Amino acid sequence: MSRRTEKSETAFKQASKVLVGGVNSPVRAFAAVGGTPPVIAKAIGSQITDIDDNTYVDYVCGYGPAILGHASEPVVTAINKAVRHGTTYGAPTEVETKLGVAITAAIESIEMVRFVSSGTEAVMSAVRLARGTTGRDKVIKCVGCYHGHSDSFLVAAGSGAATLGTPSSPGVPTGAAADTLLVDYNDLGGVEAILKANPQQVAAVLVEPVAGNMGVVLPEAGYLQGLRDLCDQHDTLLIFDEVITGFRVGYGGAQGLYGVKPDLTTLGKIIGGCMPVGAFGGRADIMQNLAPVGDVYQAGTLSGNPAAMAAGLATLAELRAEGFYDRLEAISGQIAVGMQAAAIEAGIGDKVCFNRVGAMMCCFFTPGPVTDFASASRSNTQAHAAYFHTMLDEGVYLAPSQFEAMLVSSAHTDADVDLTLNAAKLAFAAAAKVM
Ligand code: KE4
Repeated sequence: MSRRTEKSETAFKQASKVLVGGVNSPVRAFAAVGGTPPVIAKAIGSQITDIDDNTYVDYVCGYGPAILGHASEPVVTAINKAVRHGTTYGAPTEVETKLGVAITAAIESIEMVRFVSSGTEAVMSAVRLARGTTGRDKVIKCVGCYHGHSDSFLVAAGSGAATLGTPSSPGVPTGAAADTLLVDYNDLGGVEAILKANPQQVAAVLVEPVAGNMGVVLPEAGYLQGLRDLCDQHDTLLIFDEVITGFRVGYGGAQGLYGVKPDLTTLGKIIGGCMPVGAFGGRADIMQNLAPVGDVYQAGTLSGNPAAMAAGLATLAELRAEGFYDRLEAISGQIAVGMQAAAIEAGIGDKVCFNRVGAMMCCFFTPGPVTDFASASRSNTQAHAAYFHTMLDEGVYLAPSQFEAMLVSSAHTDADVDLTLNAAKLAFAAAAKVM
């Protein structure tokens, strides 16, 4: 596909004069893969189109929210209806209660919920609540997991931080980082050792139940239950960061899939129906410590924004359709199997590693297995970049980083899969040349 890029290049140069790096979120800048990011004009269904009128099959899905595809009719209708009654009031509304009811009905461990405007806010607030509830300061997080950009968690972070090679950001005060204790993903022994070395000092273990910010890394058998047991033994709270996995890997989230109940859960992305939303929730006895009922302060001008709540409600209604996740699983499996066959055909089947849970997957350019950030970091990022750019040139829009997920929506069609797998044959061949 001969991609035209003139307009994007001009627009991105213009953007870079006023927006740092030309973006409002670092991973979008293509730093890890090189080149100029397409400047997007529109996205409908599974298709995303740039201002040079190149159209791509989209597997970024806005980094997770667009599980129904873009501009999904029920969601657009809900937003249009909502904004005709004003866009924000700073007051209680019935629609936020309705979304709260839908979330607590979907995820058993969530008895009460608080809406915020981003995943970062959700995690930051949940951890403050855990610290306020337990009276403890320390938090255990996994190397390579990403929990938003609040100070405590820009320590060995994944996603954009890992992509840019700054997993521990300048500007984070030593004190803020000092209470963040690091452990490798899937390392139960490491968690136990830290808990024993810091008796009665750890407020929470914070984990992505399926890691989506170092590429996709699955919890090993017994890992999540092991965290649950260790937290119970040490009176430490277990926080599942389900900002990506919530409503993506199943209607009950990863906790529903793996059958492990955390004390607190953070959500985002999908629950906002592509509008800015985050949420945290969990046991009522813990949530009651939150202002205005309890003393742990948290607030937000646009929290529970009516249009975003309406978009989230419309989205969750679609996800409850009979067979929704079965269809998503089927097409996601088709893509993964086809991609693996394409890698084998390109002669690098034994040099790449595919990880997948439902509609979130990742091809690592390392033989694997990839079970934590150290093994993910062994990926050949040059090969990934060659693969990425060939896919883009062939009309497939992926996240510009080895440390992100490939996300499938219900809008993806068999024709999209065919195009994707044909592109993958060329992309793996391009990667093979640098491996
Ligand atoms: P936001 O503040 O970006 O809404 O959410 C932060 C966050 C929290 N927890 C998890 C598990 C997350 O994945 C995220 C954000 N995800 C990344 C993509 N992997 C956001 C993309 C970006 O930074 O532009």
